[in-house]
Amino acid sequence: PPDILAFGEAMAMFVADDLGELAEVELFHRRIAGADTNVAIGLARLGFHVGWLSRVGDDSFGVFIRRMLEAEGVDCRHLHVDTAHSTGLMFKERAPGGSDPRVEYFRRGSAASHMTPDDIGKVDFTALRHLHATGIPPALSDSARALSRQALREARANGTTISFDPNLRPSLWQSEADMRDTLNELAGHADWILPGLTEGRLLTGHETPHDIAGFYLDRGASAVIIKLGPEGSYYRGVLGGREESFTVAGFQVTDVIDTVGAGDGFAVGVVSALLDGRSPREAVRRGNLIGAQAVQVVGDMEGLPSRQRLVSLEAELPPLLP
Ligand code: KDG
Repeated sequence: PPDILAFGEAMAMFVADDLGELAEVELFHRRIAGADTNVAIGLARLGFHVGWLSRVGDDSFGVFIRRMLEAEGVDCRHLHVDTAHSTGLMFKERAPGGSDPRVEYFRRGSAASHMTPDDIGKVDFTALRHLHATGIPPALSDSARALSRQALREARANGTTISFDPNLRPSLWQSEADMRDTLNELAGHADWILPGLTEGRLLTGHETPHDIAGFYLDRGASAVIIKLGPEGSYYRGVLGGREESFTVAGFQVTDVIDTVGAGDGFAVGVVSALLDGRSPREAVRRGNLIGAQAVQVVGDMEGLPSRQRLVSLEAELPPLLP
C-alpha cells in the first residue's frame, strides 16, 4: 500500500494558447489540473510511494487522468470510476507577465464531487505515513466534505502526519463564512498548515504571519508555513522540539510564465523534505525552490523536479545559515 495518500479532484485542463479573453481564444492545450494531483505527482517524482484517492467519470477524460497519473508512478488503486457522473473540466487563460490567470470550471456535479466517506473504506491507514489534504474537496459537496473529515480523523487517530493546504477557491463555496469555518475545523486535525498570506488573513482574521501561525498552533498544529509569494515563506512551529520562527527568502524568477501550481510545488518541497528528515529551515527552502520551478511553465506540474534534478538544484544552493 502507498506510504502517502492525497485525495481530491483532478480535471482535464485546457490552457489557452494565446493571451487574451477565453471567449476569444480558439486553440487550447490539454493538461491535467488538481491541487492534490499536482502534489501527488510531485512526491511520486521524488520517489515516494504516493496513492491518490478520487473519482473520475466513465469517459475519455477519466481515462486521460488515470493514464497521466499512472505514467507518473502515482498509485491509483483508490481511484474509482463513477459511471453516473462526468470528469470535471477546467479552462485557463494565458495571463501576461506573472499575473494570476483567470480560470473557468466545468465541474459542478462532477464524479469527484460525488465522493463519499465510503470511498476511503479500503485505505489502510495503519500503513500510511503521511496524508496530504487540501481545502478543495470540502467545497465540492457535502459528501466530499464528509470524506475529508473522515480521512483527517482516521489519519490523526492512527498517528499519521497530515499536511493541509487551504487552497482557497471562493467561487466553489456557498459563503465566505462557511469556507472559513469548515477549513479552520479541518485544519484543527492537521499537523502542517500551508496557507498563502492572503488565505491566512482571510481564514484567521489576523494580519501578521506570526499571528496567523499562532491561530493554528493554538489549535494543535505543529508547524505553520505561510507563503509570501516572491518574498519567500515564513515558518513558525515546534518541529525541532522547541518553538522557532523565521523567514526563508524566495528564489528570483526572471520569467514567470504561470503562477498556478506554485503553492502545490511548495507543498511538494515542504512535505518531501520533512519526510526526508530535513530541518524545518531546509524544508521551507525546498518549498520555495520547487514553487519557483512551478511558475516557469504553463502547466501546473511540468516544472516539478525528479529526485535527480532536485539533488542537483539543491547542490547549487549556498549552505543554509541557522
Ligand atoms: O493548485 C492548482 C489548482 O488550482 C489547479 O490545478 C486546479 O485544483 C484546482 C482547482 O480546483 O482550482
